[in-house]
Amino acid sequence: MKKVLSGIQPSGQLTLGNYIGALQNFVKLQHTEVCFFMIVDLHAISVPQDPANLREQTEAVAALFIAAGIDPSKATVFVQSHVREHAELGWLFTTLANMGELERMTQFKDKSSGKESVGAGLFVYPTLMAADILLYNADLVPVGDDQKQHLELTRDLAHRFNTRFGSYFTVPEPYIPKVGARIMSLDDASKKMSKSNPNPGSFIALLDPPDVIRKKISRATTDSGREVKYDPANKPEISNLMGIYSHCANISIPEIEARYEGQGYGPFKKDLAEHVVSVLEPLQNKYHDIRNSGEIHNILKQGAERATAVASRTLADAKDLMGFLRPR
Ligand code: AQP
Repeated sequence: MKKVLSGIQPSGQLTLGNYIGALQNFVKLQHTEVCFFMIVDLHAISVPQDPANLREQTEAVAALFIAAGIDPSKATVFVQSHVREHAELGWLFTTLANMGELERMTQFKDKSSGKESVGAGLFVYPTLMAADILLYNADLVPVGDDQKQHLELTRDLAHRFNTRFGSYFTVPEPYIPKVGARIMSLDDASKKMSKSNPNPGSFIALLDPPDVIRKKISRATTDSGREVKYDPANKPEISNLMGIYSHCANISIPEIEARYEGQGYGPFKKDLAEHVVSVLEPLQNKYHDIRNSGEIHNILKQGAERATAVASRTLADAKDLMGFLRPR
């Protein structure tokens, strides 16, 4: 069994991109591997968050994990800030990273571009992510294509630590699905679908009511043609919608092309909306049951205890290797 770790930021309402790119894989992996899934609130504050929203979104994301099918008796589900070791190992890795390699991170460049003032937390985000992964000596990290570069840096930092202080950390591998690795924005297929996009029409939130989903899909940008053909280079918008269709209806791209041959975008979009609704409606019902039961707090408490047991051992070992004096 491999050790798997991944997380999602409570920085807004989770989107269909988070579901296809992350949650669906979490659910699959929990059956065969030892999994740790967390709500990364310490990462979320790398850009300003409203305190009341942060608290609400953290609980909402945890409930969505469970509603999406993560079973807390199989996987350890916890909130990052409930396990103090993340922040501490994060600092240790910040001291091992170089400015140049952090400056090269495309997420940092994207999120800081055009801003007058950029938080230092956004800059050192990848070193905290390295700590998250290495605390559990994860072998596999399920992430969307967008996080591949951060994972490369985690691998470099693990190597660097091992070379400098003695071989200790497992060098993790990314686990990236082929189709759906990156779901793009509904209003601009050159950008990934993001929960913090200020335009709600650019994403489908997992908790969007069915009519909102239908409206967003019918308004999704497409090219001026009418052929439902998978061609990401020349028809990025329709190809993105086809990727979503393929995931939600569980059929292949060639099957979609055959089904809509000669029919134009209208019928395709209409059916797509129904497939998305039929995936999200049961998830939403479960979500409301979980929120109403208050059970999520117990799940998170037990998860934090299990995660702390592993993380505290790793942190103590790493500090020993780095030469910190042990308290007596
Ligand atoms: N559009 C996407 N397609 C596929 N996978 C995606 N992920 C995010 N967006 C897409 C995957 O979801 C996981 C959680 O990501 P995150 O919340 O830690 O941060 P993110 O990648 O920055 O996601 P967002 O939605 O874009 O959040 P904001 O707007 O707050 O930055 C990751 O595994 C990611 O790959």
